[in-house]
Amino acid sequence: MPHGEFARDLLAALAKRPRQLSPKYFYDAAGSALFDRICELPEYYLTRCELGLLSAHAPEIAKHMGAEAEIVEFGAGSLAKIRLLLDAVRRPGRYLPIDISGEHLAAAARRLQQDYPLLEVLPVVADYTKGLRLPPRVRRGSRRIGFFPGSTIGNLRSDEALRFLKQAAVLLRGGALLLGADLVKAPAVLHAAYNDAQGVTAAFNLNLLARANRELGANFDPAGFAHSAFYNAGLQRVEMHLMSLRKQDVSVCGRHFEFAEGETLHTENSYKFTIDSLQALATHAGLRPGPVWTDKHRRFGLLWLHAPS
Ligand code: AVI
Repeated sequence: MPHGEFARDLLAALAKRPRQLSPKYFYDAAGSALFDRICELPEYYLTRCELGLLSAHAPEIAKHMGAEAEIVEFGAGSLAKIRLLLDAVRRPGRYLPIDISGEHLAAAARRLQQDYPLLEVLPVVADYTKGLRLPPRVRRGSRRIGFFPGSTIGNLRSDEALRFLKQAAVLLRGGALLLGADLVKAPAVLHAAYNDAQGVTAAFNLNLLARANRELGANFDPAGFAHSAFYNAGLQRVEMHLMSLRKQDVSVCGRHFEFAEGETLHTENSYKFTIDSLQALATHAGLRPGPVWTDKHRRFGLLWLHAPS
């Protein structure tokens, strides 16, 4: 991602009230490593729940995919989850992981290719929340199955989520989307997942300020800000903010901004869904709800959404 975009969006966020920045800026190398640690935390049930659902239901999911399907993963990251599906599909056709971070994606794709020598792996460096073009299908009529795991859909605004699903309906026409999403649950469980005892989520949030200092020569004092994460029940989302602990001035790219004590920079929304709300959103986007897999506590959902021809 060009640094110019980070500078532009951060300056715009600081100039507005309330101050809010896209969560995509969490994921520099340090932020991605911290996110990998979050996924292993005892309080962060999302990854474990989803991996459990994928391993328990992989054979059934593979049947829905069909032989020689082309699998398109949106926001592929480390490519760990797809392995569970690839192991269950008898003859996968081609795998297209899409990610914004080219280096990270290329390294992960190389490792995957070594482990699955018969699979054609074709990484696509792109921002899948913007207009996305895919290479032509391997064969006319081959089925395309999208995979959007991790509840990343929850980090999109509702208009972005709808736009993403509409785009998926078009790109996957004649195939389907497998969507992983976190479900509404007791606020205490959500609170713990975003306020872990080891402080990894706090470090992940605060890394944004360190990133601005490293890349943009900003002078944020990370000790002058606190991680704040809470469940906003009215909007069914966990909000993360960086809260100024005192009145302070910050300079970014030669521009000065004042933070009052208690003022925040809103860094992430993580929406939580019901199966019904997801299926309604998907239907509105032109997808047709199919099977749903969920764990016994209904913490996390995997939804199969048909993309009509
Ligand atoms: C990537 N995304 C789905 C995570 C989430 O739960 O919203 C990012 C995250 N933020 C704090 N912890 C994890």
